[in-house]
Amino acid sequence: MSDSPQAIVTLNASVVGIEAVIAEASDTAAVTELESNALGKNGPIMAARKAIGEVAAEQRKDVGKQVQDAKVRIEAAAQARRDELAGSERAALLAEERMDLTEVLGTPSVGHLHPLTQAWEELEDTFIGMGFRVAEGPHVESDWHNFDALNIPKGHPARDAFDSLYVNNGEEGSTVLRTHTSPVQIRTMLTQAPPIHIVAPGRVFRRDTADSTHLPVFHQIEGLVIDKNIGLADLAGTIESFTQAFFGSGFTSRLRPNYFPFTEPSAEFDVQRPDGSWLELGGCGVVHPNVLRAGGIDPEEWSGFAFGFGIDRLLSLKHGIDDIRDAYTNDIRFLQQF
Ligand code: FA5
Repeated sequence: MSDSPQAIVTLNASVVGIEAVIAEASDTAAVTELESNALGKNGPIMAARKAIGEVAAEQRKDVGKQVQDAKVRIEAAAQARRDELAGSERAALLAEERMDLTEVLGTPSVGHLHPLTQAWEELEDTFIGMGFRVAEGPHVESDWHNFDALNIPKGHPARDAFDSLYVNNGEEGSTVLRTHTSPVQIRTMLTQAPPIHIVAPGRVFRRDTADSTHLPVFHQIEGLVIDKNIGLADLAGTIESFTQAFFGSGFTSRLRPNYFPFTEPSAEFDVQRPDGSWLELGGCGVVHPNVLRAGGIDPEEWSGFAFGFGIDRLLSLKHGIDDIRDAYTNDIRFLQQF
């Protein structure tokens, strides 16, 4: 082969040199660059390939194979180095991106329940401690459960006091987002034989414009006791026990005459703070005989009392929150205080 062109004579040495450089390449990008330079138009393979034409005809086949083998060796060297590097590059990337899930930066901050949920649970605990059971009813309510059964027939002016949100379902005006938790009284009476001692906390809806004391979606807790010979004195005693159990022994309660269609007599109940100031909490009264009848209970045999008050209001009174809307803006600085 002494008469072979220079490019072919040096081909083997060039490939050995290129293999050595590739084997030392520091990353896969460098391997790819070395490989494409070696196989590219200015590299030794192309030069040798161009020179094949100058080789004696009977040697061309051998020389052609030699050039092809050289190309394959370079490709194989590049692939081998790439495989080697891929493993260590992946290991390096993993090490770099490793997250220590047990690491704590600064003071650990543990979340807590929303103040409304805390108040809701405290109320349930207090009433359970007083012998009540917890009942519940649906948010989407029939007009009958929300009004008629509570002695508020169609056309009754008390319906206007509840700015109702109606749901497009069945006959127009027959389905409502419950405006208070009082329909749970009816549902309980219809499914449970007296004596009944339940509280029913839950979400209620009214077409009220949000302001510092009103929300269109808020929460109430209803109470219902049906037993023999239950009257106003039992109601007053229960409200007073609740006031002391929930707020503390420095608090007391009073009832003021009021009107609700579903109770007779009816009252508003207020709680007095240790500083002497009074806060209005909710409504209550002796269950109206028409309501007992709607619930399938004989008013000659059984009697009872009911109460209902706003949990959001209670929360703002308890914590001195000036604007009830602040509880629902999800401002972490506000919520962290509770
Ligand atoms: C009622 O809803 C009666 N169902 C309560 C009741 C139950 C009386 C059982 C007698 C027997 P009233 O509409 O007053 O009553 O609402 C009760 C309480 O809900 C209010 O005292 C207030 O604390 C709260 N409340 C009413 N409207 C809103 C509102 N838009 N936003 C926040 N709280 C409200």
